[in-house]
Amino acid sequence: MRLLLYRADGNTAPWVRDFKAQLPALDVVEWSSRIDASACDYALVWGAPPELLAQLASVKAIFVAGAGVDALFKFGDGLPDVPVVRLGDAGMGVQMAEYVLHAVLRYFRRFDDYENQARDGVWAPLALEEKQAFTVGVMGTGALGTRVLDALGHFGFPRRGWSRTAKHIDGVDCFAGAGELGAFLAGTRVLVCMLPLTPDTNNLVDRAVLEQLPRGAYLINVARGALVAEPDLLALIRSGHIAGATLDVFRNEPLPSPHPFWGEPRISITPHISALTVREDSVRQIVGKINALERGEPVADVVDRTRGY
Ligand code: OXD
Repeated sequence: MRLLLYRADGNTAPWVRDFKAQLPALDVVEWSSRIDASACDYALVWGAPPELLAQLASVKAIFVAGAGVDALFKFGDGLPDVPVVRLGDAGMGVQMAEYVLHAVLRYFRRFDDYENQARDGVWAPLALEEKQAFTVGVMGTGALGTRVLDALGHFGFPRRGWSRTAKHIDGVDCFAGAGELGAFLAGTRVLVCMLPLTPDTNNLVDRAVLEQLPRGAYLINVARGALVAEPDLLALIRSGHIAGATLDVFRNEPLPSPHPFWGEPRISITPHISALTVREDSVRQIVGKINALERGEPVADVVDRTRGY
């Protein structure tokens, strides 16, 4: 059995090593012009170029080494019609929860204000935010969004979720579809973007959406930069409508320099690290799925092509 491996960052050696350790029967080959991709049973890709994807029409499945599949689906018909399987949680959920919780607590407990005060040598307790009014709204209630909502629940934040289709999550006020977006936003103090990037969600968080949040709201984006209309966000931060943003993802990555976000103190920037791929967990998950597929069993996390995630 042969797996074709491609990573745009070139960091393939530890993946090959982990596959050898976990499934010795699997022959892992790295993509190059000498490799006949049509002789491979499976492919595992991250950031694959279209000329590679075009060669994958006969693999049994294309595994993606991440949660998001937009980098593949942007090629449209250039992506062969074989099952695409993304990573399930694989160690990312807990990292997302850590990241979002850290940002929410930073805003809620006013740590930015205390840092500014400390820099000026000021010792002055500030008023506590009212927790019942500090509602956190998560857009995108898939596995990772649900994990984040669960973590927030342990700290007693009022929680709401917004998704394409109606869902029920214990303890979470759920909203669905365009018709309920306004109601969702109106009661959200911290908006957390965890949606997949598709043609429907590109630029979804624009001026019209941000303006429906209450004045003084915060934005956290851990999904994809293109969900947010960056100039609109900047304008609303400068006008004071949005009090601050924590952004891990950007329309263009690395975030170019110069870019107005770099110089805006109310925007916190991290370099797409909110949930790094945990290689060993990912390899274990993919090996489990390959074994299941070989037995003719269904596997989780197969991407629905019509939805694009
Ligand atoms: C992912 C990512 O999709 O790292 O997993 O962005």
